[in-house]
Amino acid sequence: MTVQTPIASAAAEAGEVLNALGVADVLWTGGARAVRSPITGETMAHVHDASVADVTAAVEAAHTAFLAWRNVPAPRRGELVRLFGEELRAAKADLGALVTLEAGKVTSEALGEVQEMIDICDFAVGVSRQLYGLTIATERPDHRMMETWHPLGVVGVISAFNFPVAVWCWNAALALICGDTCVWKPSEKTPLTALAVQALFERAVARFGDAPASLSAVVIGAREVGEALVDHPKVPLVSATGSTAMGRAVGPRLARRFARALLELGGNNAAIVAPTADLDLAIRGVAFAAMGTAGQRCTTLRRLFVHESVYDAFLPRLKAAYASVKVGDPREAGVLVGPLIDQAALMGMQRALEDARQAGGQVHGGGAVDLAQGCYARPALVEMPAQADVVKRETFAPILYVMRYRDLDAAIALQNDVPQGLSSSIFTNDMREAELFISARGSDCGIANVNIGPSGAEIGGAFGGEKETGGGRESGSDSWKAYMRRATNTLNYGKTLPLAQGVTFDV
Ligand code: UN1
Repeated sequence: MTVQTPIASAAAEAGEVLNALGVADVLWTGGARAVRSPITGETMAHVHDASVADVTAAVEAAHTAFLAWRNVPAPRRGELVRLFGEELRAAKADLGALVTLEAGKVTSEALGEVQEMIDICDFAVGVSRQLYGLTIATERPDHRMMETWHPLGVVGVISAFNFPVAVWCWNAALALICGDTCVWKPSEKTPLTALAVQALFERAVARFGDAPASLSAVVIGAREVGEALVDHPKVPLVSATGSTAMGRAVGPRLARRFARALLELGGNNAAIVAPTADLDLAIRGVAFAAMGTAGQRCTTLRRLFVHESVYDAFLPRLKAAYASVKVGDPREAGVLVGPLIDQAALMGMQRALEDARQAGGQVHGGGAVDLAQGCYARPALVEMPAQADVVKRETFAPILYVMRYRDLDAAIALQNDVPQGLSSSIFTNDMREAELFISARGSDCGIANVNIGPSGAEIGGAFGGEKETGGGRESGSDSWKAYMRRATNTLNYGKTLPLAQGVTFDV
């Protein structure tokens, strides 16, 4: 069915933006893989899939680059990342526009994603002078014990469509300052933004001057391309973001060859609105966390537990917020909810809503919106009598399940009673509740917040979660350690050879 629509072409704009970002025509024309914009359903480009042989060649080249790059002093490696950050600053508007066209994010969130890249570059530049090891007291006289952090090798990065560039950058910025090199398999739904980032990176490399070739490469394709990267013996670490099913496939393959996995998988994030919550603040926090990015963040708020004493005051206001948000072309000012990534996502959403109805849920909103050939839906608010199976599963769409609670311990238990463990939050002005929530017997997630929603983390903290979320930590804090190997060194500056643990071995 063709619908008359005022939505402007995405394909024409994509061509302009790709040119402005310096992506060569041959990279996005003439290939077998069509790239569609979720905004209009139009085909914007035809990219070229890598073969298994291409992946092998990319890893070999990245390994050769690693052998040279590991000898470059870390602060000098940081200089390359600093230059890359400058390129990102200069290209922020264009790259943001491409994120919007390819992933469907509203303009402010697309720009935010590029800002997240800039932020991690700045962070990594600082860390390039702080790759510290400890000096440890030894039990032996005239000895010194210390640890040294060394570059690891080629890092494979597998990224998802929903943060098509920022999550790669969390990995790449740190990997590069750590002396590693990268081979990147972007989501097959968002290869154009990856090609654009690669073009910007190459600009930074050219300005840097004497960097080895092939510090970073992009390999486009589906499962076979990912598998070739995961199985290559010269890739000691794979950082993979995506579904739990993907992680279940990747994790054991890496374990089989004792390679490291950094997994950032599904989330099923909850928030608790407690009796003392500032309801104005909670409405805003919940609205952004649940409806932002059309519910397609791994940190999206999907489950809300509202205390029975405030439920009747809170719910009508939340419903009003849901009814008021504008769904549509993410390039348009005032639109807060853009399209879902594709038809399959829209169908998955409708299926989940049906399951919720079957389980006694009262669904508000959630219907498909007929706009061009894009995949638009109104965000759904679902009042659930209990945490049914559908609530425990992650549906990557804007569905918020709302439940009442009476007792905080029970609400925390329900919050934790899902397979995933990424992010969580509580809205409360009761200091005891806030502290309990972030304590050892509180939230079991990698991220636990107070008086903000579970999404939209800044890069300075370690990002990742427990249980089926995969256990990996990326981005800030000491996440850099995942990209290096640690050596413990014991040095004897004496003239005797005392053995540890008092062992004697006289020859
Ligand atoms: C993701 O959805 O994979 O905390 C990453 C956030 C963003 C990153 C999300 N900074 O919501």
